[in-house]
Amino acid sequence: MIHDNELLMYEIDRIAGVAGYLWEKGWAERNGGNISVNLTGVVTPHDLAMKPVRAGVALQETAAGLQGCVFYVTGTGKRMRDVAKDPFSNGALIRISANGASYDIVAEKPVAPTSELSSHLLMHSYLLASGRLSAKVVLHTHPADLIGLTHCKPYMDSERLTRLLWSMIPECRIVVPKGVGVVPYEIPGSIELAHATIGQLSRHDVVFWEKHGVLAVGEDVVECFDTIDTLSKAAQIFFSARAAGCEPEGMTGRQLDDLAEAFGL
Ligand code: 2HA
Ligand code: ZN
Repeated sequence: MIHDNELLMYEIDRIAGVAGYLWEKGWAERNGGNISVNLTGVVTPHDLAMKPVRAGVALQETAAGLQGCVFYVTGTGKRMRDVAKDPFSNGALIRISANGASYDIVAEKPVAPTSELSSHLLMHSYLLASGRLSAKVVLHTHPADLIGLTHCKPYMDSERLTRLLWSMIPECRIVVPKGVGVVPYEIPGSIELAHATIGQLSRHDVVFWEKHGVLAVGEDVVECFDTIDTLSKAAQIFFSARAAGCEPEGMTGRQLDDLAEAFGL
């Protein structure tokens, strides 16, 4: 029984916890957002000895380098608030086939993975190929404050947006040391959007999608959430200062450099 694998259930609980945070934050209207986590080392051969719930579902694109890997993925059309309550009815554990061309649903119900599965797998392939073996999580969500910034042309520039967010609160410089990438608008779920995102992932762990949302990659699902939460706090400080009628001064370049030095960034 998959439920007897304590480590797996611990990881699934953490994913469900984050799904709940996304809903509570107001970042996950309707079925907004999706999560995938590489659980290959966590799922045992014993778990995989079970008959798949559904076998041989063809992938749009071959999952290069992910042969045999196991992922938890949120389900297509499923709501984060429901993933929080029942992750196995609103997401699935899938295993990529030996040739990378299809997947089996290995637990627990025949829930079809997110429509963005191909994009998520492309990103996981990229993360593995680039040697970031510990980067196991791809998290996409819709924080209104961060999306709002992408409607402002001046901030559709990675350096400028990073500088703005870093300068709003010291934590942001520390929690998001690589800054953020930006990707101009593309159709949600499209392979073009995935490729443009991968283009940014060599330099950043968080990418803003113009007029749509953000995507974070990382080692741990809770850390991915925390990173986006810190960016959201920085954006809120910016908007609060503006709402108070002043252009926020922001931390100075010197103050930011001192932080980098103090924290060895
Ligand atoms: O899964 O957020 O980008 C719903 C979305 C699409
Ligand atoms: Zn989205």
